[in-house]
Amino acid sequence: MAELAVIVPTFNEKANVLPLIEAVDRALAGIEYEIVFVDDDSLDGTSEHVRAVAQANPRVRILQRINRKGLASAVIEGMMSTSAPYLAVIDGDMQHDERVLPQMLAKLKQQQLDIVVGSRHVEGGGMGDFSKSRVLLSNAGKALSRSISKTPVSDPMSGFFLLDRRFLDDVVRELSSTGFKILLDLLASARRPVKLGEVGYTFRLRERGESKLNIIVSLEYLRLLLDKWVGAYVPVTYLIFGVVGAFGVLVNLAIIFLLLRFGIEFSQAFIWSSSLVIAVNFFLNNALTFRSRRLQGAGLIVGLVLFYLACLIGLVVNLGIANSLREKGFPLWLSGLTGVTLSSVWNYWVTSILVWRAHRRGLRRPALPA
Ligand SMILES: Nc1nc2c(ncn2[C@@H]2O[C@H](COP(=O)(O)OP(=O)(O)O)[C@@H](O)[C@H]2O)c(=O)[nH]1
Ligand SMILES: [Mg+2]
Repeated sequence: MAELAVIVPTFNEKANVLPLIEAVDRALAGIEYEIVFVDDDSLDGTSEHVRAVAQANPRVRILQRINRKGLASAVIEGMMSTSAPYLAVIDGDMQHDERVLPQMLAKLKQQQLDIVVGSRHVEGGGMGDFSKSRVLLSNAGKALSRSISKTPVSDPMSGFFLLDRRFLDDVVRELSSTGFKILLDLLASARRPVKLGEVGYTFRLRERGESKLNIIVSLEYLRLLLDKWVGAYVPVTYLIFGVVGAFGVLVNLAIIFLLLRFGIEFSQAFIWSSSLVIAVNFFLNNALTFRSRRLQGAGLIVGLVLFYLACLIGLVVNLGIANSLREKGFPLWLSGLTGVTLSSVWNYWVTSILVWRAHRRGLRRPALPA
């Protein structure tokens, strides 16, 4: 039975699969391990490739998730899919140095730690040939991380760590499971001091495949922070939906104001501007609020139509409530605010169910490259 499970989240990493398996096997000589790939239905056939390799190598396993996205949730589900008492998490692109895994495991066991983090910022560690902007981003994230986790760690943004399953069991129900920063999520979810150790390593450059880190993924980090700050009181998805909505209202007002200045009649200006802003909100919600179930291709068009319908009903609800409160003698601001709040709850509720849930089933992955 495997003592150590190595969890590898992947999205479009086909070219890295074999080199990684070989490198991990060399590194873990003498240790009973299994390697679990958690692939979010990659477009390059990573899942199929891992399955083919697994036919000849019983240490290799694959969990292929359909219509799901997200590094953090992939890692958690990979960890939950194995019975190994020790769990390591490593990127699938060979940027982490698998050769320090035995040292991490030994340290965890000898010092009876909860978690050992592969760190680029302790002795023996380094950022390698890393661009200035990435180092800067990493440092900013690190500074913010202190607001949600008390555990001192030199590299809270690391995606390379090894933990004791008992620690996972303690925190698994508190996890936000959102975004890229699963280590920070684990540390911030602990209700007791975490016994943490660090082992240095040098971050390698990616040689094959492409990085999935982009500006939106960085925004996902804010989502994790938000969830840890206020998630106990308001669902973060609703909060982001609200921010997108408020942004829409402001843009709408600005456009109406502009159109009026160009001599366009108010009702015309209102209709044109609102129609545009609803579409903008739809795409923002698709990219941010509901990112983990975002629509693509034909689903995007169906979703947009449904979103228009829902918003239209929301608008009628908003006006209806505001008007009737006004007639009952409530102040204008209270009537308006109540209308907007109730219609935003309606919009959120109906679009999260109708637009970003029902149509997941219809999603199709494009044909694999030959
Ligand atoms: N399962 C899964 N893996 C992902 C996802 N996004 C990124 N990954 C994997 O997570 C690891 C780190 O991603 P990478 O793009 O290299 O991030 P970077 O090193 O910060 O540029 C790689 O193995 C990716 O294939 C995702 O949404 N789902
Ligand atoms: Mg990488």
